[in-house]
Amino acid sequence: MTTTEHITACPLDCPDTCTLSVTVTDGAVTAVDAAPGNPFTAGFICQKVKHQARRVHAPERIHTPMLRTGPKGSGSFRSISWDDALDLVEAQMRTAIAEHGAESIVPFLYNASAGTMQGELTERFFRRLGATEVDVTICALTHYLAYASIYGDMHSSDPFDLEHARLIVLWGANPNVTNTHLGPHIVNARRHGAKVVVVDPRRTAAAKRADAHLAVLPGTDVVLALAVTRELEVTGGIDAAFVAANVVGAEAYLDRARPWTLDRAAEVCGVSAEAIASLAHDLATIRPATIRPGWGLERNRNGGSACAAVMALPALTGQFGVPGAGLLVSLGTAAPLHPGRRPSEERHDPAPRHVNMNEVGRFLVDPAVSPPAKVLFVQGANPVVMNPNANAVIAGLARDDLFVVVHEQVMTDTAQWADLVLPAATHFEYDDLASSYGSFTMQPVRAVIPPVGEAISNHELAVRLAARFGFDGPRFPHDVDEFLASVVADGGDPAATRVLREPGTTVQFRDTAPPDGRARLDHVLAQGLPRYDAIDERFPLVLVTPASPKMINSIFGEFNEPDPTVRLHPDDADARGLVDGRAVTVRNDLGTVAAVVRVDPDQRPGVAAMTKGVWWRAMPDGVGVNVLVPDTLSDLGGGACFNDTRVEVEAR
Ligand SMILES: Nc1nc2c(c(=O)[nH]1)N[C@H]1C(S)=C(S)[C@@H](COP(=O)(O)OP(=O)(O)OC[C@H]3O[C@@H](n4cnc5c(=O)[nH]c(N)nc54)[C@H](O)[C@@H]3O)O[C@H]1N2
Ligand SMILES: Nc1nc2c(c(=O)[nH]1)N[C@H]1C(S)=C(S)[C@@H](COP(=O)(O)OP(=O)(O)OC[C@H]3O[C@@H](n4cnc5c(=O)[nH]c(N)nc54)[C@H](O)[C@@H]3O)O[C@H]1N2
Ligand SMILES: [Mo]
Repeated sequence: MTTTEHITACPLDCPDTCTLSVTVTDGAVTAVDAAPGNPFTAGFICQKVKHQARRVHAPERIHTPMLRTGPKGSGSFRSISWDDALDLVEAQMRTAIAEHGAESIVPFLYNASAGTMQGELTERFFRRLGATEVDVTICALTHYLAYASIYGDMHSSDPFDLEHARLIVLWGANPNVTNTHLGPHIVNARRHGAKVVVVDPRRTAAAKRADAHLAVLPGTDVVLALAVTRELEVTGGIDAAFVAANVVGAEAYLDRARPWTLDRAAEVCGVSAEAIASLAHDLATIRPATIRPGWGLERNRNGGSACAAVMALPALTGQFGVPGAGLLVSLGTAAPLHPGRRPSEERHDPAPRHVNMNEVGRFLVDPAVSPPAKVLFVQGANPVVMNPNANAVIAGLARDDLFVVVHEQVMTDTAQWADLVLPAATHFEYDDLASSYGSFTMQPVRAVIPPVGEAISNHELAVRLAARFGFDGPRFPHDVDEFLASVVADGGDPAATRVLREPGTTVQFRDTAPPDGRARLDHVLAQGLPRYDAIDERFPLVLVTPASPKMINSIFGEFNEPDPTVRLHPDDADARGLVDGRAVTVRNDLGTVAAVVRVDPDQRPGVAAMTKGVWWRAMPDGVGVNVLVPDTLSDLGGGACFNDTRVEVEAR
């Protein structure tokens, strides 16, 4: 028996990006734990990745290319060779191009849980081909665009500065589950006397410990933030000197807030006028204050308005310029390798059509779409479980005239619908880089075991596909070093591999500032924001779908205990005659899902919750929650509206 220890990094879609110590015994991953050296993640890692060997060496793992043998969606496949599989993919693509043009090829690529190079190379291939571009709108775009419209490419504040904060506002963020290494920084700040306020429809673990909890109705944060803004103005809480020197458009912006009196806002948001006034008072008087806007508040029709109105608060109160002040947002764009920071060389002329990722189901089933989609290539994504309007996604995947390729690690609910499944490597099986969106770090990812079965990485697959279409050269690199060279050629930072964290790197308006030194509230107004679209009442309950501590999106759902429950406040359960454990249907005009009631006083009245990412096969009737999620779009960037779902819950 040989045992070796390896240091690598976790690229899964989580802000922390832990440095890992991996034990390998006879070629298999046998233990995963925290490695020292990373100041943000040393000490502990999550339970999920600790047990990641259960995915790497899982019964659900796909070992070879698999060709469909039964009807679509039946999950019947037979093994075929890689040569045959790639011959088939190439032939399908060539036929599609010849008959309908390259836009009839639709790559559905997300890859947020893969390394940087894994995420980028398949995109290069499909861009070079001139395929349809599926815009990545499913997560964080609305939030990002709100921030960027006010602060440009100014960096987030540094989580290490949180200990200096005397007020921390967690607004639509649940770091105990989604960003666990931020927790100790919050605890540390509290030890130094910080007050913590949580704005979340649910009484989360952080809300239970907080000094104040505003259980806002989902989708009404813009009203809450504007009422806080108005109250700040009325009580003299606006920092006039800071605003005069650093904020553009404040007067016109304040005018948007003036109609939102405490009483009006209290009624819309479902929180007390006193709680709103108190939050305004805290923001005006407690310094320094850090606001952590999560992603919960972006996922509805008013999401862009909500994010912008929350993010404007530190500018209006002058809460910038010292450690512990400002906004803690995604650090993803801080990484010098971030593709968003450089143009892509693979620009196609003419520019191909774009499809919003949230609307892919609708796009696939719409007979008017021209050219029609003929080849769908899914990689690093599980749209049956994770996309809005999942019934439309399935109807699209079920089309007889659409060839569906899914490159996956395990037999997901999406892979079941494929014509051809290609086996994908995990991050223990490839070399790459991982940049964090929760700390200023970038790290190498290392292959610690050989690929399981015949799995190959996205990188390897992209290079093989590219070669078949005659694309090669520096844009299709053979290793990480060549990839970095191509990134530099693309305008990336040559120092890309260096670890970014240096003491005192980032405090807004001191070490970094917006491009012209000003917070641009005029840019928010120019986009017609902030505004509040009232919420229709056809179905009485709002259904939110927060992240689970057991999965990363749907990853690990194949072995971690599923949660087929719908959580209801006791009043909502009583009103429907439902007791804990009762089998129910959750339904709206889009679909029906069978679930089990969990009566939970941590829910607020009027708001139900189900877990995001639960596998369909774990649900009582084999149907997942996203059939209920509308494919309507947010007011900024066309973002997803997961938390805008309206439902009724009934006994079965
Ligand atoms: N363990 C784990 N960690 C994860 C993930 C995971 O699946 N599991 N996913 C990763 C990904 S992809 C992302 S994007 C992040 C997400 O990170 P977070 O944004 O922290 O997580 P969410 O659970 O999406 O939403 C946060 C909170 O928003 C609340 N919320 C819902 N609607 C509203 C609203 O309208 N207003 C307000 N104020 N709050 C609302 C929810 O109740 C929830 O508690 O987490 C990442 N980390
Ligand atoms: N109801 C509801 N739905 C939501 C949300 C919500 O709040 N509510 N949140 C949304 C959010 S925040 C996000 S980010 C999206 C996430 O949506 P997805 O990214 O579609 O969800 P994941 O479950 O992370 O699926 C990623 C898949 O990629 C595979 N994978 C991982 N690494 C690799 C790799 O290197 N190569 C290949 N080929 N495959 C790989 C994994 O096995 C996994 O099946 O979902 C959204 N869906
Ligand atoms: Mo996400």
